[in-house]
Amino acid sequence: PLHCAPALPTEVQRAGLLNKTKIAEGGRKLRKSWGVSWVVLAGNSLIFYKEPKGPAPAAWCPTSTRPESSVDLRGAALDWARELSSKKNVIHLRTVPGNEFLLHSDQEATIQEWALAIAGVIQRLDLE
Ligand code: I3P
Repeated sequence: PLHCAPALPTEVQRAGLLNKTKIAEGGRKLRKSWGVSWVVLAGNSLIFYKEPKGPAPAAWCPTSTRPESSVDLRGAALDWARELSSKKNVIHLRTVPGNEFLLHSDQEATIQEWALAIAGVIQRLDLE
């Protein structure tokens, strides 16, 4: 497994650039604002960092040690966003506190890999 010390305490399962927008906070709908984030799946969390400046990082490490935000995947739900976006390849993540995110990639395979990885973590936590 790849480690990203000292930036991340837990093993990084997956990391990469995705288009992201938060669409609800605490159950209240937000106005969509798509932007690029460096997204890291590590431990029980999905962690969002600012888009790295310059060339894409070679390692699975964020350029900044400070996440913009982080999502606890325990009890979360993931599905395809179909009616929630005009874009293709969008997944919809809902967390227990009622924060909702859309994640998008131009590459269908990329978003499928993310969907499988995130769903795997959610399922593992459901079984605990
Ligand atoms: C939004 C913007 C988003 C779009 C959203 C629009 O307009 O075009 O890209 O989401 O659609 O409202 P604005 O920039 O004026 O806020 P998608 O690209 O995901 O479709 P929506 O209102 O149907 O969610």
